[in-house]
Amino acid sequence: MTARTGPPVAGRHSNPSGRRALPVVRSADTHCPYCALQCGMRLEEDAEGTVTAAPRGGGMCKKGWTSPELLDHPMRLTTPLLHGRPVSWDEALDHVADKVRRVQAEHGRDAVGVFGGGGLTNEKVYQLGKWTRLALGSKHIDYNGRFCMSSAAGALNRSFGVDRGLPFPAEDLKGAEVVVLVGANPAETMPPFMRFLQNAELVVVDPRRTATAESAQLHLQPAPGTDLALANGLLHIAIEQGYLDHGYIDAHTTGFDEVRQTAAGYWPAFVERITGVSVPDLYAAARLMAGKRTAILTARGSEQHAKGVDTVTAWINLALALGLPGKPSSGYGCITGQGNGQGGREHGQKADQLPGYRSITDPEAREHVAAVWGVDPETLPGAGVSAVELLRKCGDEVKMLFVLGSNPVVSAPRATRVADRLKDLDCLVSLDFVLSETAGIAEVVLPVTQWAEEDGTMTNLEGRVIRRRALRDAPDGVRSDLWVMKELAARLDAPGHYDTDPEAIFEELGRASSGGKADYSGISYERLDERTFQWPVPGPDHDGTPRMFADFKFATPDGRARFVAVDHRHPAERRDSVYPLYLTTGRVLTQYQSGAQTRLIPSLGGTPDSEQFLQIHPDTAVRHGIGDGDRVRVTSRRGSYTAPARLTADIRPDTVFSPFHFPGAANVNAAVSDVLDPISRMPEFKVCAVKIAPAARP
Ligand SMILES: Nc1nc2c(c(=O)[nH]1)N[C@H]1C(S)=C(S)[C@@H](COP(=O)(O)OP(=O)(O)OC[C@H]3O[C@@H](n4cnc5c(=O)[nH]c(N)nc54)[C@H](O)[C@@H]3O)O[C@H]1N2
Ligand SMILES: Nc1nc2c(c(=O)[nH]1)N[C@H]1C(S)=C(S)[C@@H](COP(=O)(O)OP(=O)(O)OC[C@H]3O[C@@H](n4cnc5c(=O)[nH]c(N)nc54)[C@H](O)[C@@H]3O)O[C@H]1N2
Ligand code: SF4
Ligand SMILES: [Mo]
Repeated sequence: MTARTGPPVAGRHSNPSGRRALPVVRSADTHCPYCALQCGMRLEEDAEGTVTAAPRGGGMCKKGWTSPELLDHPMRLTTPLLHGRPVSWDEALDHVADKVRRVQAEHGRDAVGVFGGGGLTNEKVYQLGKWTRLALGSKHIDYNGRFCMSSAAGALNRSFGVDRGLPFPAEDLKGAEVVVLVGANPAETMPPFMRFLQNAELVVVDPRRTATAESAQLHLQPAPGTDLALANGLLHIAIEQGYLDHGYIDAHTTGFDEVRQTAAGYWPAFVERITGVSVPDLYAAARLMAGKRTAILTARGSEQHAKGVDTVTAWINLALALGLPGKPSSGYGCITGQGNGQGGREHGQKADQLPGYRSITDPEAREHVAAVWGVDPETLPGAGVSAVELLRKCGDEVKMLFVLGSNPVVSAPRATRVADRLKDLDCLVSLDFVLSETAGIAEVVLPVTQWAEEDGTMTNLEGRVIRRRALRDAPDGVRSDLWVMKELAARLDAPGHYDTDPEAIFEELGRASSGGKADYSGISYERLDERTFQWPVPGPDHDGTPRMFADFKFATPDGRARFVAVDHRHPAERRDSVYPLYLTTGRVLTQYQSGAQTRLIPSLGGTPDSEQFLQIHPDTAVRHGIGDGDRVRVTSRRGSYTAPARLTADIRPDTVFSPFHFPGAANVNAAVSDVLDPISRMPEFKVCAVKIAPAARP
């Protein structure tokens, strides 16, 4: 069986194939396996077993079109591996269960941990949280969402009392007059999302002139890590120019006085000095946003910082001062990243969380969830630690780790040290369908299903619950993540029930989330066959909640949105004479995340973006004796990587950029810092200090 793919062009709707069409033997209406936009996708399999993907109504980017190429890929895992040797499922699972028992007998239950992912279905993350707390009896579970939208989540909870990335349908953005994109590059990271922005004037805040910035009315190009000062500076100007909505502030918010006092200190000239954005541009941006239907959207560029929560808070403060949240086609939103980045943060794979966005330290929440699980609340462990902290404990307090839905050897900050930590474990277990770099160092690798072979639900960037539908069965030898949990629970004589039927798990998830903030209790697979629902959906007759703040009621105890005064701090590392440049990191259109999946897809290869590169300003390159295409070694206080130079005036002269899709000697995360935000525990992926030098050819 082979995969045939459509045109390698972002967002095109046709799928011309050179081949004669064979009869379609199977089809399924599902969604793309990759990002949080979760583009609707129709999969078709022909008589020769070739699978094609095409959009259903909306658009799709090149990654969606080519996604079926991984289904029958020669690198697809179809047998469990023990120390790299193919073994039977029984041998692999017996070995794993035996290791769990031995490690826990010697070091306690918390010595076994779980590292999950925001790409896993709701059913998987729900059952994974339950399985960790009951079958392993461990507090140690966290996931890669800490690397992703956790800073926005922290700020949303603090200001609005609830964390749903977009509190309104993306379609509403078509009615916005101005959209401010702060550290977001959707033209590459979610190309079909751009159609929602086509009617708006765009303000793009990015240290690089990206494909998104190309289409902007105004591009502000601040130094990495200075967005907080920028937002406070815009608020200063809004106050000075009388752009505020005082009626809104009085009626729907608390805490403005302190924020006004803080903003008073952010004089435009002072903000220009911190950010590098000129005073006239600051005024132009504030003027554009004032008195309009304006939406402010942040993504990873402004969030992946050691002050990510406060930075997002500063933009929310600005939105509140202009009276935006709750008004039509206006407000603040975070562009969530991973396929189930939203649902993945709601149902209990977070260290401090139980299903329905409940807190694991709240006695009432523990009682409710324990009742659904049929156990005594006393038996539920307490809160564990965040992703980076969990990785730091590996080989030390944590002796055994299960990884599913993440490839931290490539994607975690200080990746070289992370790999060392994982090698120090008594046992690393990886569930994956390809031999990712993390699976590559695992003692046990368990081959699992891909998206086209499973049912489930995902919650997209609008908090919209959608159905994933199987096209066909998995290849021989492959099992589902759910089946693995059930089998191991049985071998461990674990309390609790573990299903393999996603619909049964979703029904249980509904009950466990009932009454919580992210309430799914009114959604069923049957209802999802008719339509989609944006949570909360508190009952079977409830139609969902497309617009969370439509009546200006926020999810805080007093129903008002909270202004929170926040001050600028410098990045954890500043440029100096030894490390004179800022390194920032991110994504290119054709690769996804750690690249474990997309680097294997033939149709995504062979372009300049299918290999690592270093984006660098020509003036900076000249000063370092570097020409276009020359190999460069980039070194921080933690480590280094090499990449060919790509000279362009699109980046600030004090900043260089590389994507994080590439492993080994090209892995930018060898250099990236793991300093954390105090609230979200988000690492500072988007800024550290580096030096560069020409590198010898490998
Ligand atoms: N092609 C592709 N698409 C993806 C993904 C992928 O891996 N590949 N991943 C998905 C996921 S999980 C996520 S989280 C999203 C991420 O989506 P985005 O947030 O759009 O992606 P990034 O490239 O990480 O960062 C966006 C921009 O932030 C800029 N930036 C860097 N530092 C700063 C700063 O200090 N301030 C500001 N204002 N901007 C800064 C970068 O130059 C970059 O252009 O994409 C999703 N979509
Ligand atoms: N320098 C730098 N580093 C970053 C970022 C950055 O901007 N800069 N961004 C961060 C962000 S936002 C994110 S989200 C992370 C993402 O980085 P990772 O957490 O590494 O995410 P993926 O590369 O998507 O890894 C998913 C792995 O799980 C497998 N997989 C996919 N679906 C399933 C499933 O259903 N079950 C199982 N068992 N396995 C599955 C895939 O094959 C793959 O090996 O990277 C972070 N790292
Ligand atoms: S934009 Fe995201 S969901 Fe849509 S096709 Fe591309 S990767 Fe898939
Ligand atoms: Mo992400």
